Formats: sequence, structure tokens, C-alpha cells
Amino acid sequence: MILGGDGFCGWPTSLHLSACGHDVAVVDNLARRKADVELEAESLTPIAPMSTRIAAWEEISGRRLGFHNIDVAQDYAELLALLRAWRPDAVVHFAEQRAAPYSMKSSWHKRYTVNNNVNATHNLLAALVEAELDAHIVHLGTMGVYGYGTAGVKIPEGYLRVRIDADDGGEIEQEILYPANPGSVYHMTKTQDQLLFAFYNKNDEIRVTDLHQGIVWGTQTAETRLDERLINRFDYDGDYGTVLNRFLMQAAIGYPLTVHGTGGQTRAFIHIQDSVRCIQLAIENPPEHAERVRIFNQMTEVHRVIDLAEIVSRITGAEIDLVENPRKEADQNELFAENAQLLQLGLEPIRLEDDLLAEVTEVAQRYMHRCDRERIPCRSRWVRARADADADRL
Ligand code: NAD
Ligand code: USQ
Repeated sequence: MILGGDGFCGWPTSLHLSACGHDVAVVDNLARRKADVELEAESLTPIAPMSTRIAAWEEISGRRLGFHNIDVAQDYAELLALLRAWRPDAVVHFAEQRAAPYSMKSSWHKRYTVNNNVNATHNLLAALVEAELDAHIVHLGTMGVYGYGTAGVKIPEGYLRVRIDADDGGEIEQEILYPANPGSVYHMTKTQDQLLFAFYNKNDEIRVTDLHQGIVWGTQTAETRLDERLINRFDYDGDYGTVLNRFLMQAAIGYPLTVHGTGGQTRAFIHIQDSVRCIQLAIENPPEHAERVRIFNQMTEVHRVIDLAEIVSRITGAEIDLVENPRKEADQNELFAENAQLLQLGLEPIRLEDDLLAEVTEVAQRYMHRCDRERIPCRSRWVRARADADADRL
């Protein structure tokens, strides 16, 4: 069962798992498509309605995807009934509001993001217990739970070994969850998810793999490429567009690349094709017991934002614009992260330089006529002027 299976990561994952021979049911309340209406922004690629997507996949592959329009955060009874009827072996959980700028737009957006994300995760956990199901949860978390200023520490996969002073004057060694340090309300909800998983894992022996994913770039996968009706979404607007895909689209339309501040922010990245493959690896290699939540860092490369802009500029000739940073984040940081576990399971990463140019020409240039330049600037501010905040309350 794929919660959030209509989204940017969820749709290609649903297709890929179906292509691998798994029976797949998609659950989605189409909140992401509704946010497009709210923001008056659309995917750069022309994504088909859900019924068209499903019919096209059946025509091409001969395999049927189930679809259930359920709000995982609100419609608990429907979720429970579906789990009881379907009895999945694994549940992949993507069903959260995932944009940091969207989560910081106003008090309404902050409250929506917290209510939606925390309730979606908790409803899933409570429903699995109530349905007495031993399904493996594979959750899409974020590298952002760690914070980015790790001062030379190589970020481990979820847990940190620490030594604590003991009563008898000695030291106790213990493994703890890496201290959470979120940079937005959205990222904060992901740190809260971690505690929910830890509790239900301890209390109810729910098996969970939490994939701490970096920024996903690229658009198409082997399955979404098969037919234009299966095309994946490509967000480029100031709220949902992520940095590298935004740069690729900006380069295609001749818009100077919007580097925030000096571009010294260092982040982890992964291609959408690798993301889908990692989820397959996690599902097909489940933890046998619920000893503790299994955490993988799902990222393959680390780059500074300014270096990415320079690479894109070198390939395409695009100009670079250092714009005022609307976020409250460190101007620059170092980032080293462990990602051995997914590599050991067989991930063979796609490298940035292998696919960047194809992404510009096959996707960004092909659909650039659909771009609305008005939607490009990031207008959501982490710290808002008093007058704007007051206007929100009216
Ligand atoms: P997305 O917004 O494209 O997809 C999320 C899907 O979940 C949407 O189709 C939405 O309609 C659905 N959804 C949201 N709330 C729901 C609810 N209450 N009930 C049912 N469906 C609901 O986002 P995405 O880019 O596909 O991200 C998926 C997950 O992966 C998110 O949890 C995100 O935090 C994580 N992630 C994404 C990235 C990235 O770069 N895109 C990076 C790291 C982690
Ligand atoms: N940035 C720019 N210019 C832009 C857009 C962004 O310089 O036009 C900068 C931002 O200031 C930030 C960095 O690029 O320093 C990354 O921003 P982003 O929007 O690409 O990514 P982020 O907000 O961190 O969120 C995305 C996904 C989220 C996921 C996260 C993984 O939307 O769901 O959890 O990446 S991570 O970054 O590892 O936390």
C-alpha cells in the first residue's frame, strides 16, 4: 500500500513496485493537486488525472493499480477498513505536506502541516495496531532532521553512540536517536514522526524503516517514461520546487539561477530513479524483528548550492543571481553523511553529471512553454514583517 502514491516520489514508486510484480494499492487525498490550485501553480510536466494514469498503466503493463481517495490524517475509519480488507505486507508512507516554504507561509500553513503530517503518521501506526497487522512501514523521512551544521561530524544513519556520566563516577555508553535540529515547520514534523515510530516500535513491535532522504532531483524513471500519460510531476514554483530542478528549469527558459544568499548551503541529493530503487530495496529486505526503528540515509551525493548553480551554468550558459535568502538558515555549512546501508543492499547511484543534461533537454526544455515566470520567486519568508503577520490574523 502506497500512502501519497499520486505525488512526485509516490507515483514512480507505485509504478516501479507494480512493474516488479508487487500488488499495489495507492492511497491519496489529492492534497498536492489541490495545493497547485491554491498556489495557482502547476507542474511543469502535464500530469494526467489519477484515473487516466491508472488506465494507461493497465494498458501498457497489463497490471492494475488500486486507488483509494482517503485523507490519511482525517479519515481514520476508512484507513482502518482498507488496511483490514487489503492486509498489505508493506506500507510505504509518503502522505505528508513536504515543502518547507509552504509550511512557513502563514499560521494556517504551519498548522495544516503539523496537523496533516503528525496525524497521518500516527493514524497509520494506530490503525496497524488496531487491525493487528504486522506490515512493514517504509517511511520517507528527511536528512533535514539532523540539521545541516554538523561541524565535521559524519552524520550516522539515525543513531549516535554517546558516553554519559554514570552515578558511580564511571561512564555509560548508549545509542540515542541523533539529536533533532529541524530548519522549518515541515522538517519539525519529520522529527516528531521519529518519536512516533520509536514509541510504536517499542510498545507494539511495529517494524519500521525510516528513509532519511536528501533532496530528490530529476523527473522520469524507467516506468514514467513509457507513455506521456504516466509522466511524473515537476515542481518549479517558489514553494514546492526544489533547488536543482528549479535551476534546470530556470536554465531552460533563460531565467537567472536563484541562488539564496551566497549559496554556501550544503545539502544531500538523490535522483528520483535511485529513490524508487531504494524503496524497493527497503521493502524487499525488511527487518525480521522490531528491535528498533531501522534508519537509512537515502542520499547519494552532497553539493553546495553555488556549486550546483555553477555546474548548470557551465552546461547551459545560464546566468547566476545571488538573491536575498528568504529562509533562516546558515549561510554556509559542511555536510558529511553515512549512506553505507543502501549501497550494501545493492544501490548503484546515478551520478549528477550522468543525467543533468538529459534532464535539461528532455524535460525542462520540452515543457518550458508551460512555465509561468511569476511563480518562480520564493515568496515564503521564515521570519515575517509584523504587518504581514497581523494581516494573516484578520
Ligand atoms: P508530494 O507532495 O509530491 O507527494 C505527497 C503526496 O501525499 C501527494 O500526492 C499528496 O496529495 C499526498 N498526501 C498528503 N497528505 C495526505 C493525506 N493526509 N492523506 C492522503 N494523501 C496525502 O511530495 P513528494 O516530493 O513525493 O514527497 C513524498 C515524501 O517524501 C514526503 O513525505 C517528503 O517529506 C519525502 N521527501 C521528499 C523529498 C523531495 O525532494 N521531494 C526529499 C526528501 C524526503
Ligand atoms: N535554495 C536556493 N535557491 C532556490 C531554492 C532553494 O538557493 O531557488 C536553497 C535553499 O535556501 C536551501 C537549499 O537550496 O538552502 C535546499 O532547498 P530545497 O527547497 O531544494 O530543499 P528543502 O527545503 O530542504 O526541502 C526538500 C524537500 C523536502 C525534503 C528535503 C530534504 O522539499 O521534502 O525533506 O528537501 S533535505 O534538504 O535533505 O532536508
